[in-house]
Amino acid sequence: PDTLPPAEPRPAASLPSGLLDALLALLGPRGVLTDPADIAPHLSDWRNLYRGSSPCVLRPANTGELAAAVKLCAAAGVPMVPQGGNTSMVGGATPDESGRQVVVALTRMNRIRDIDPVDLTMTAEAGVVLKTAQEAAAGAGCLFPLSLGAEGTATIGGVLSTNAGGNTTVRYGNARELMLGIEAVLPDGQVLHGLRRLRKDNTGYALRHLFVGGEGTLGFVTAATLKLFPAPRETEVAFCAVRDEDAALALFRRFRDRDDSAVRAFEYMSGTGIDLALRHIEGATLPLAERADHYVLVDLATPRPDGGLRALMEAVLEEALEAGEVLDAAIGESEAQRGAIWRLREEHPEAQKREGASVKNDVSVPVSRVPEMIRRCSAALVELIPGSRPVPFGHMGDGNIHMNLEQPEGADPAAFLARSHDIMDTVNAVVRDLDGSFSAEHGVGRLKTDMVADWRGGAEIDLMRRIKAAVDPQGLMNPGKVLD
Ligand code: 2HG
Ligand code: ZN
Repeated sequence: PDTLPPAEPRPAASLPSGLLDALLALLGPRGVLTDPADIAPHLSDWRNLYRGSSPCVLRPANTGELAAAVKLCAAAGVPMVPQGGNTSMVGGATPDESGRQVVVALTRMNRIRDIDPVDLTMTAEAGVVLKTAQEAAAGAGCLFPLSLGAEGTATIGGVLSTNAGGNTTVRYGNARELMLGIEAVLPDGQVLHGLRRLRKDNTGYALRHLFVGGEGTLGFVTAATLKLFPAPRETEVAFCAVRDEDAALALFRRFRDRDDSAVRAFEYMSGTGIDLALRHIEGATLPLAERADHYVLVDLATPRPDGGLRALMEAVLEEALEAGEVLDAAIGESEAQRGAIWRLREEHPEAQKREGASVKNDVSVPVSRVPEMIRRCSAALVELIPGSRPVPFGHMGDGNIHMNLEQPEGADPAAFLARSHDIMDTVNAVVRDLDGSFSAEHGVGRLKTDMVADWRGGAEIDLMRRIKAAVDPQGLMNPGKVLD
């Protein structure tokens, strides 16, 4: 039960007179769900942190239909909640309990409009599943590098709206850095046509960036032109036991110093996290002879035909073994072994969920401070709740660690979750002291709105509020998210 007790939603309010008929005439029966059984999956997030209600779910088939539907809703003053794969970690895509907010699911808008291997671009609609986009790029001999645990469900619209990061940020940046152009439907139903595929375009404010990380509060992302890269020809993956957090960072620096462009992912995992994965994930085995307290996963990739990655991997690991930083290491010898190593990392959230209640802290600090952050947070959390189990893991190479806390063994999950805010405050105090962020890649959603004013106060929050008021004067787009 990876949950807080959800609030009890009120029954959905009825839509203003005539609106449902107008939406049905516009979108047809496939485009408007009204049966409670059809609506239900759209009302809660996958962690079951939130459960809301909605009079209906709109499913437009294309940008024109969405724009017309938004015009109707805006004229009637009806608030809208954009939803893609519904994999938010912070309740960003679910309606509230008021019963007034209408969910707008973009999953039917799932065409890949264009792939160009010369321009190295792909134009994909919001509802394209991330994995489908990756496969389409691979089919054209290219790479779309954004990669994250939920990639089989998360959509292009969602990963852009939340500026998702994931495993390859160290090499390719976040979703924002992978976006060249955007098409969006504004809160009044106007379409912003910005699907340019230019690498240079300094022609005024870069409006497209408002929608990336805007979490649907400024409008709907309906399509995007994305950057592709040459497909890798060689990859190597290693799983290493390391002496401690500092040794993990030292190993990262060794790889980066040798060949910065080859490091596609550098992930940290704790002994506790791996123990949980081995306990709960079917078929998971430790690829090393002995258990350790700290591990890293190194993923190298290069488009060079004679990339020499195996030699690089072996040379760096050997140096680090001699220096006492690496205690033991296994290099994946086949696609299956590389996949099994990645699975140990990717199944961390699932293993934590199966173990009991846990509280997530998606934080970042400057890379140099990751070891100190992990140590100080872990100590502070165990002092706060004796017996609780810190499970730090994640994207060490970009400074983003999931500083999660698992309940004490055998404790009451509800009593543990009642301390969620104390737990988040404890982590955030350390992170703040280290010049970090309270939300590195999962966004603000509903969960963290109260932190925005605190962490990004003064002129920053003032400007955010003025932008919101200018773009969405009626406050109809994803109300209650990001800014409260
Ligand atoms: C990951 O890196 C995701 O696997 C989820 O961002 C992190 O469950 C989490 O805390
Ligand atoms: Zn992550």
